[in-house]
Amino acid sequence: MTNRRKFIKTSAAAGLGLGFGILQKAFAQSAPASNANASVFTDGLVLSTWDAGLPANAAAWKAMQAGGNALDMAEKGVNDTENTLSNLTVGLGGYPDREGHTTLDACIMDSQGNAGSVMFLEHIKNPASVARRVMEKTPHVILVGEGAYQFALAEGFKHDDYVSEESQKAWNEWLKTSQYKPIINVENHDTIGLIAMDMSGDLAGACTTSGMAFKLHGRVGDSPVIGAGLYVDNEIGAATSSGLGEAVIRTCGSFLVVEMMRQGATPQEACEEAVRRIQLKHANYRDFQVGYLAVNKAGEIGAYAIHPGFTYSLLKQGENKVYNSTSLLDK
Ligand code: SD4
Repeated sequence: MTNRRKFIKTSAAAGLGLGFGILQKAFAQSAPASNANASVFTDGLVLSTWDAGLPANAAAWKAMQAGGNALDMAEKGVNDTENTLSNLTVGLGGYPDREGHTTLDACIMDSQGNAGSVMFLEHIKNPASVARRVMEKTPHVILVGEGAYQFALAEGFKHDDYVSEESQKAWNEWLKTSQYKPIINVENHDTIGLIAMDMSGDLAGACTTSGMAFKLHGRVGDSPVIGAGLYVDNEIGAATSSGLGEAVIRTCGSFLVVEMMRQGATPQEACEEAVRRIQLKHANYRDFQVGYLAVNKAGEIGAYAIHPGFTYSLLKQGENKVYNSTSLLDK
């Protein structure tokens, strides 16, 4: 694959202006961003949460080299993490809920604005791929629990009884106290949100997790919620999150990040605003972690978290590297 660098000018009209009426009109007409006219990055890139994103980025790139588009990149990238059964927060190896069940959440979005999601799914190795089938083969966006499982089987996915010894051991330890307190940057570590941009400059994303360790049976976090754990708007950019899902859902985090970019914010400014919004709405924001990643059509990156320690992986222009995000509580 040649490492070409080509920038395409987008055609764009004027900015959104201010006021609710105008904003409504903008939504109705899907008006272009005020910062449009920006270049579209067509070298391809992959951006994902945490250090575990590194091999996922590489898998996404491989999918592109095999002829895949942004959607294939997103799916294959996170499949790599789901297939890593030693990962304790993604896939079948993930920590169980309070009843001892590992339940999986995942979603996917393509460059056309299509979306698919599965929630509270058990015994299926690649929930992100099931989410893609929901998107492509049903008139729906979300399937949950037993319905999602039956759909997966009907689509040819195999029932998998894998149980992680390490996860079960951790659960048995947890049962001794049954105390629930998120441990910042530890418990949350590794849930993967991944944004891919292919060489047409098209965007797609996927997010997949076993959710918070020892959650209540039936709990679903932000990761499979379109607009919370992931949002892709091919006209503007994409965003994803990791951390305490409840705080992300309450503030429609990833959608907020993308809409901020639509109104002219850089990816970095947009991530910072979404974290500030959580701060504003949660008196206890110091007690948990949330991190956002964003990318715009020019291939610019944003990353911001509440606490230091949020890392992300970026594959761009031949380099696949882990970076430290800045954070609200950086000193
Ligand atoms: C959740 N956001 O279920 C997920 C957890 C997570 O890194 O991101 N962990 O709330």
